[in-house]
Amino acid sequence: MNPTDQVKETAQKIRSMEIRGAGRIAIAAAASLKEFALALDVDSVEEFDSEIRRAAGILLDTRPTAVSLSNAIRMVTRYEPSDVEAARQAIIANADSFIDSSQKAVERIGKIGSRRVSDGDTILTHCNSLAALSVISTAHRSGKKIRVIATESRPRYQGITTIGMLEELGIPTELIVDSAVRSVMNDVDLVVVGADVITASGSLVNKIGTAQIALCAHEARTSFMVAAETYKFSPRTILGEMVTIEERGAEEVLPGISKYKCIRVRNPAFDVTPHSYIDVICTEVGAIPPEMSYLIIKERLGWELEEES
Ligand code: RUB
Repeated sequence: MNPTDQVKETAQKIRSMEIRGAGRIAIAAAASLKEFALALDVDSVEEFDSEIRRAAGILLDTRPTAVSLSNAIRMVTRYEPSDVEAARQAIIANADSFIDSSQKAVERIGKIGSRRVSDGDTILTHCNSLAALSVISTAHRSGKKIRVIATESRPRYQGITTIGMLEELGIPTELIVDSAVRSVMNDVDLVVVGADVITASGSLVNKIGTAQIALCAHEARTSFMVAAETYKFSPRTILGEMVTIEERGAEEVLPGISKYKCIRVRNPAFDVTPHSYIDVICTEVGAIPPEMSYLIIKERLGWELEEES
């Protein structure tokens, strides 16, 4: 396959959500850039560099919210362009290292987060997050008897993917409609969700509905944990940028919308949970209060580089 077609195919899978979830799209983008670099047949390093930037642009243009995508691309495309072969090898090594460390991060988050789970706990989760599921599955594997309540997560029903995974793990699970969260919150000991973005102030951008769940948990005094790799933190928010919330098509919410004349459907895919509703963020470098997000960005992501772009 032509190298650009391969990148466009990956981009299309991310856009259509065949590949979805902040971690999975970051890994897919890193793998796609590696394939692209391997296949690139160019004469000069300048040409190589501009082709890599073009491919990165195609991948970045898919889903506007997830900072994992831009952080992954930035990590993979960080190299000193001396000659084509050296640049190619650097991209391959960066992509392999990103994918490996991202998989190890999910395991480590599971270990760290599961220490906050007690035997007999009922855990509520939303959408489908591999980081959140790592906390749940690690607690289960360590012998703690837990029960999960999973939301459907309309309109794309990622909750169905979640219950499929929990079924495979043999964890007793109840599926609820999103609007039943308050009705069950008094039975919940801990909410565990993933993250698309964590801002410099420690606020969380995650699947639409997360903020309502956090509000409910806060009101019911139920602990609220975020499970997130450090590459889900957003350097650009330190520079004052706001996170773009992706608005998806109306048909996802209301098939046949075109027959309505006066009705408009709003379909924001993510919402913002204030840091004051978050008890802990479990990352691969530790369980931190949301207020420490600035330090994670500064120390792990080299945020000053962002100023250049
Ligand atoms: C997925 C979503 C997930 C985060 C974290 O949204 O909001 O909670 O991406 O997932 P979508 P993970 O289905 O629209 O991509 O922990 O797997 O990275």
